[in-house]
Amino acid sequence: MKKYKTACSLDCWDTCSIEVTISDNNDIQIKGDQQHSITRGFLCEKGMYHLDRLNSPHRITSPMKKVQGEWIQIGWDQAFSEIAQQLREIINSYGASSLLLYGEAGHCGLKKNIDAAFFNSLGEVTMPTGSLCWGAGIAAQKEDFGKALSHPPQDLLNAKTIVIWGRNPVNTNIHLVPFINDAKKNGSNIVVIDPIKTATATLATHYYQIKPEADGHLALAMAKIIIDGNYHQKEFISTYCDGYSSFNEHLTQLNLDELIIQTGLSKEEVIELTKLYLTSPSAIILGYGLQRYPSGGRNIRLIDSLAAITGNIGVSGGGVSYANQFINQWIDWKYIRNNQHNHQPTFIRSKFHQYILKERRNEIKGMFITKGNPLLQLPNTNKTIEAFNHIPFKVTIDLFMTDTAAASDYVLPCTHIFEEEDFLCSSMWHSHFFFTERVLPPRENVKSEFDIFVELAKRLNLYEFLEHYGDETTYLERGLYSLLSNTGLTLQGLQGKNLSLIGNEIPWESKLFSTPSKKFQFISLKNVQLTNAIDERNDFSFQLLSLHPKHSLHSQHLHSVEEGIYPTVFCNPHTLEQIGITSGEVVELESQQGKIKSIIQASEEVGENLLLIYEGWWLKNQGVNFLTPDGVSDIGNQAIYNHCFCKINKLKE
Ligand SMILES: Nc1nc2c(c(=O)[nH]1)N[C@H]1C(S)=C(S)[C@@H](COP(=O)(O)OP(=O)(O)OC[C@H]3O[C@@H](n4cnc5c(=O)[nH]c(N)nc54)[C@H](O)[C@@H]3O)O[C@H]1N2
Ligand SMILES: Nc1nc2c(c(=O)[nH]1)N[C@H]1C(S)=C(S)[C@@H](COP(=O)(O)OP(=O)(O)OC[C@H]3O[C@@H](n4cnc5c(=O)[nH]c(N)nc54)[C@H](O)[C@@H]3O)O[C@H]1N2
Ligand code: SF4
Ligand SMILES: [Mo]
Repeated sequence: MKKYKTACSLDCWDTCSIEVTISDNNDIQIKGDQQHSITRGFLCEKGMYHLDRLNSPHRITSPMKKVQGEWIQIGWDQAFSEIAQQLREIINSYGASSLLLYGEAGHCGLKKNIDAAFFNSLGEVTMPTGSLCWGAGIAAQKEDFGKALSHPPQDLLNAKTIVIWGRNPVNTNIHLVPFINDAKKNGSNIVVIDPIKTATATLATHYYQIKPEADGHLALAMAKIIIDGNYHQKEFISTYCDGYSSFNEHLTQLNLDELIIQTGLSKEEVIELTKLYLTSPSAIILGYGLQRYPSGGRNIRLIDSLAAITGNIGVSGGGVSYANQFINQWIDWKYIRNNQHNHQPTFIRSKFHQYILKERRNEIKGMFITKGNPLLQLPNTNKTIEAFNHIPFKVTIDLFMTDTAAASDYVLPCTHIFEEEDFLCSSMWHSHFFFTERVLPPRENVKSEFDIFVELAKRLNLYEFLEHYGDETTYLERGLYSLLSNTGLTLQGLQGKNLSLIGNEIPWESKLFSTPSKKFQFISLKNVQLTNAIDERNDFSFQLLSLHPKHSLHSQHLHSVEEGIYPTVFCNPHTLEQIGITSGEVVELESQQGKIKSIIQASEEVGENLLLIYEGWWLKNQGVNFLTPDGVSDIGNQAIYNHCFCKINKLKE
C-alpha cells in the first residue's frame, strides 16, 4: 500500500489537502487530509470527483485536429510541428501582438503559469487584463489597505459578531462552515447579508435580505448611525486613517431614510444590524457576488470604511476578509510569468468580443486557451461565439472537449493534478500551501502543460526561454526563491507537508498599511454617485443573479447534463403569481444580450422581482451567459454578471 499527499487544484476558496492511498492491487482511494487544520478530513463532492475526472472515458487522450469540421486524432509530433509552423508564420507576417493568450484559473498550480512565460518569450503578445472573478474588490482593498489580506479561519472564533456579506460558503467555501458553526456555539452573532436567503443564511442568527447593488447604501446608512451615535473609534481614525474628515463631511449631507429605502430593508433592521456590528470585535467575511456590478468597487470600499470607523482592523476577531494575497510576496511573479514587456497590448476579459470584433478587428490571427472555458464563462455568449469564430487559428489545452475546445482548431490533452507535482496556494482565503506529490504517471499519450510549452519552444528555437524555463524543478525553485530561502526549506522538503505562512496571523496588526500614506484610506465621497439601478430597467424588469453552483466548479462538472434540459430559474412565488406563471413552466428569458429557455421554479428564498440561475451550464443546455452583460465595474475591470436585467416571455402551449 502506498500513500501520497496532493491537493485540490480547483479554483476554490478552500484548496484542500488530499490523501491518496493506492492498495497493493492498485485500488485508488482519496480522502480529505485528517491532519490539515482546514480540510479536517473532508472533501466536497467536487473534490471526491477528482478520481472520476482522472479516469473519465471522456478525457481527451490524443492531440486533436479539426479537418473540414471533423475532429481527427493526430500524433504529438504532427501537432507540435503544425502548431509551431502556424505560430512562426503569424509572427513573421503580422507580429507577436497578433497572438493572444487567454488563460484562466481552471487549475491553480504555479507551474501552470508556464503558458504566460512561453508567450511572453515570443514578444509583445496580447494578454487579458481585468477579471471575471474578484477584480473590483481587489482594486477596492488595494485603495483602502494597500492589498487584500484575510484573517486566518481560526481567528473567527475570537469574533463576537461575524457578518457574512455576499458570500455563500455552504455552496462555495464549505470548509468555512465548521468555523461559523463553532463560533455560533460560542455565542457569536452570525449575520448574513444577501438578496437570496441562501443555505448559509439558514445557519445565521440574523439574516438581512438586501436589494442587489445596495450594499454601498447600507454601509453608508450604518456609518451614519455609528457616527451620529458617537460610537466611532476616534483615536483609531485619527492615528491610522487618511481622508476621514472629507468622508464624514459628505456623509452628513446624506439623508439616512433615503439611504435605507434603497436597501430594501426597514429602518429597524438597519439599526439592529448596526448594533450587531458594534458588538465587537466584529469580522466581515466578504464574497465576490456583491462586486460583480458597475458599483462593485465603491461598495466594497464603503464596507471597508465601516471596519475603519469602528476600529475593527488589525485586531483579532475583526477585519474585512475578502481575499488573501499574502503568498504573493513570496512568489517572483515577474520571473514566473516572464513579464518583460512595457507596451504589451491587453484586452479586458469581459470585453473580449469588442476587442476582437471592433477595437482590433482582423488583427488577432491566433489564440491559445489554457485552464479556461471562456466560450461559456465570459459574459454575452452570442458575441463571444462571434468573436471566437473571427479568429482564424485557435488552440485549446484541456483535459476535456469543452465548448471552448470544440470551437478550436487543435486541442492538446493535458495531465490531471494527480499526474504531476505542482505548488498550490490558495490566494483566496487561507495561507496554507502545498508542494503536491505525483500520484500516478500521466495517462498514456497525455502531456503536462510544462512539457507541451517546452517542446513548442524547442520547435521554435527559443533558446533563451529554454535556458530559463526549460526545467520544471528550476522553474519552481526560482519562482519560490524567497519562500525557500526564508524558511530554509528545499522544494523537496516541502513535499507532502502541511505548511502555512507565518506572519499572516492578524493582517494589519502593526497598523502600518501598504497604501502610499501608510494609513487606511477612506474613499472620497465627493464624486460618489448613489444612483439606483432600477432606472435602467425599461422593459427588462427582473434582475437576474447568476451564482456559483454547489455541485460543480463552474462548467467543469456539468458536462453530463443531457441536451435539451434547460437550467432552472428560481423566482419568488409572489412575483410568479403577479405575472401569471406557474412553477414548473418552461419560459423564455430575454435580456438585451440574448434569450434562453429555462424552467421556472418558485422559491421563497429569492427576493421579489429577482431571478436566480446557477452558472456553468454548457451551450447545449443554454447557459446563463447568453443573457449577461459585458460591461465592467467602476474599478478593477471586473465583469458585471449580476447587473443583468431580463423579461420573462411566456411560451405558446
Ligand atoms: N461549488 C462551487 N464552489 C466554488 C465555485 C463554484 O463554481 N462552485 N467557484 C469558486 C470561485 S471561482 C469563486 S470566485 C467563489 C465565489 O464564491 P461566492 O462569492 O460565495 O459566490 P457567488 O455565487 O459569486 O456569490 C455569493 C453570494 O453573493 C450574493 N450576492 C449577489 N449580489 C449581491 C449583492 O448585490 N449584495 C449582496 N450582499 N450579496 C449579493 C449572492 O446571492 C450569493 O449568495 O467560489 C468558489 N467556489
Ligand atoms: N454568469 C456568470 N458567469 C461567471 C461567473 C458568475 O458568477 N456568473 N463567475 C466567473 C468566475 S468567478 C470565474 S473564476 C470564471 C471561471 O471561468 P473558467 O475558469 O473559464 O471556468 P471553468 O468552467 O472552471 O473552466 C476551467 C477549465 O480548465 C480546465 N482545466 C482544468 N485543469 C487544467 C489544466 O491543468 N490545464 C488546462 N489547460 N486546463 C485545465 C477544465 O477542464 C475546464 O474546462 O467564470 C466566471 N463566469
Ligand atoms: S472544490 Fe474546494 S472544497 Fe471541494 S475539495 Fe476542492 S478545494 Fe476542497
Ligand atoms: Mo472566481
